[in-house]
Amino acid sequence: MSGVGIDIGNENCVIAAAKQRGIDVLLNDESKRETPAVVCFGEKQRFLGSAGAASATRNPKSSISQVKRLIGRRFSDPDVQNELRMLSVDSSEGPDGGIFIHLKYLKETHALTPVQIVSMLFAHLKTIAEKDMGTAVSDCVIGVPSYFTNLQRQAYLDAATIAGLKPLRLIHDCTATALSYGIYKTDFPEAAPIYVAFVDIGHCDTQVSVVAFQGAQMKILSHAFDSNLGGRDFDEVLFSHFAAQFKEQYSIDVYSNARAERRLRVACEKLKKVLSANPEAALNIECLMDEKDVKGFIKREEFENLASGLLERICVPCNKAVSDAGLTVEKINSIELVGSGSRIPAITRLLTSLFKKELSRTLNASECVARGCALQCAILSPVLLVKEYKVQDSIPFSIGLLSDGGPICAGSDGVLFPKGQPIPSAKILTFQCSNLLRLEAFYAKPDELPPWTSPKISCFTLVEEPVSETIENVTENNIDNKCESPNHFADGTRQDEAKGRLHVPVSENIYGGMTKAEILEAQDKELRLAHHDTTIELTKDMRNSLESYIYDTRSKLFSTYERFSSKSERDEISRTLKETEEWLYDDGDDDTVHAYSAKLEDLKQLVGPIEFRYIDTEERPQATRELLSC
Ligand code: ATP
Ligand code: K
Ligand code: MG
Repeated sequence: MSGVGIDIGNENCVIAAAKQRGIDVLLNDESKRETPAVVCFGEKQRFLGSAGAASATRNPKSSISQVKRLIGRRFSDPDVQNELRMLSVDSSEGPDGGIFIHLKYLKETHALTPVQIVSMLFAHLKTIAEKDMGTAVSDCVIGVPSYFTNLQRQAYLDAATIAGLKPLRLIHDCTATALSYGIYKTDFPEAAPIYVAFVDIGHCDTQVSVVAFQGAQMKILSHAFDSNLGGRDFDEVLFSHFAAQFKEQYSIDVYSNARAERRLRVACEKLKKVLSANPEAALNIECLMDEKDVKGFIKREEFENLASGLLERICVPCNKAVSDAGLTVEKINSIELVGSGSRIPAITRLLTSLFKKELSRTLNASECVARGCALQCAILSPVLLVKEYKVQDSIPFSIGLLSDGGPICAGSDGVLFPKGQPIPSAKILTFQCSNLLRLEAFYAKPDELPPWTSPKISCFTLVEEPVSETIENVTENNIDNKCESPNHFADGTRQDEAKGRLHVPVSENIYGGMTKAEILEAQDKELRLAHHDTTIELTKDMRNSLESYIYDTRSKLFSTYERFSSKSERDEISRTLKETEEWLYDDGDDDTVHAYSAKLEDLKQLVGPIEFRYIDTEERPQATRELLSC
């Protein structure tokens, strides 16, 4: 059983799988390669992905997108408050300071955490993969932004687990992109590294990494980001521009009307895309509000002027990634621009002048993360044979460690694992203590983190009497495969053969993480919701079958079946068809799958003998003739 690679975006999700011929991006129900990251609770059923996006306009209050912005974060963060305001859904603070999204469904209001909602997206992608591959899918590798904290990473793992997936590893988005770039290149010299900068501009964020490729290995030298700069900020520039213009021109204030605001935002995103391919674009919205139709027009140049502040901000993480890698732009051999947010022509111009080089677009901008994840999954899978390729990632944030006695550190700045160190890294620490040791891991340099991020990571408790404990890259063990730690004994203790010391089991408590019991409960809830969706789908299908059987039979009754039936048979069937049809559009409009299938069976019983006579005379001789002729 092979695994899949998953990229959950703020706007689009992509799922890819390693197959015999290479990596394939899997198609969704609408045969699309990208699936909108939208969950919508309709009146009777949940709509996920493309169906979610289609239903979102009708049910703005019960649809949610961009949940990736909320996962693993606190309700009280000003940033989170901003996001929630834009989403126009009801929300509240959870008991642990987390977020609850309130969505109406089946006459009840459900309070859901971002983890639960992201798990619905995972479950949806899992279904897409299972349909495509015709087998159960659970092993996966998932892409995460490099700026995600340990808690956010854990939240992704929990969400995937709730959806019934088995995440083998999380990998940084740019690392996945770099892998899907490097593994196919056979011409990297062994002698000296080739430096490539990967710039990924998505819907809400910008990530940059500088990677060194040498022979059959790649080393991530730096991760830089702006966690708050992406395609949607460019939409917002157009939105504010037209909101102001329409206020003056038509005296309407779209900010006062949620539906109008939403419609103008959607129109502005479309307008932005038109401007990527055309020097100018027009905006027309019928009946935007107060029964007024609005018209607008903008030139690409004007848009670029309005967005000049955003464009400048893109340079910041680019410069940082280059300097953190210990390089200068002249040393960068090529620049790969990915993420659909980067399709704005001004961005290419800007980066070309910043890097003093033409950009390359070797990779598929929207699929490279999922493809890289699928490759990583194939590398980890014992079933698939992938060429030998070494991936060396690096720690995105400096990490420190506290014991009861105060900070434990090598340097004066409280840093134990500095940013940029390889993953995994190990340090041997020796403690003098009695039978209990508590350690706290934290992000040692708050200014490296995105705004409003808590520096707390997790606490570790060591019981019994440790002589020494090797802390293996404490916070990044979610990225590093947990299953790989060697020499585990059944009782959880570990013998370090080289040194002959006894290591004790460590219990880890991530601040704000879910407990086992909470995960089980969420799994149960997801299963019930999914089961309900399946039942509704089956019911719809059965209702459709019944409806078409009625129409089909009625038309055949006085054509193909006429010769094979008596008048009284036809009368009875006609009457029953009419009765069933009336029932279907009245009392039976919203009935169960069993009710529809029972009605269908009744009809088939009546029509069966006629159909048999017809097939016997008309089709069998034909089939026999064909058989004899060959
Ligand atoms: P994130 O990486 O932030 O989680 P994502 O991976 O879903 O989000 P992408 O699919 O890479 O994001 O990019 C989506 C963004 O790209 C949207 O803002 C969209 O408007 C923008 N976009 C798509 N096509 C174009 C285009 N032709 N011109 C300009 N922008 C575009
Ligand atoms: K994406
Ligand atoms: Mg993305």
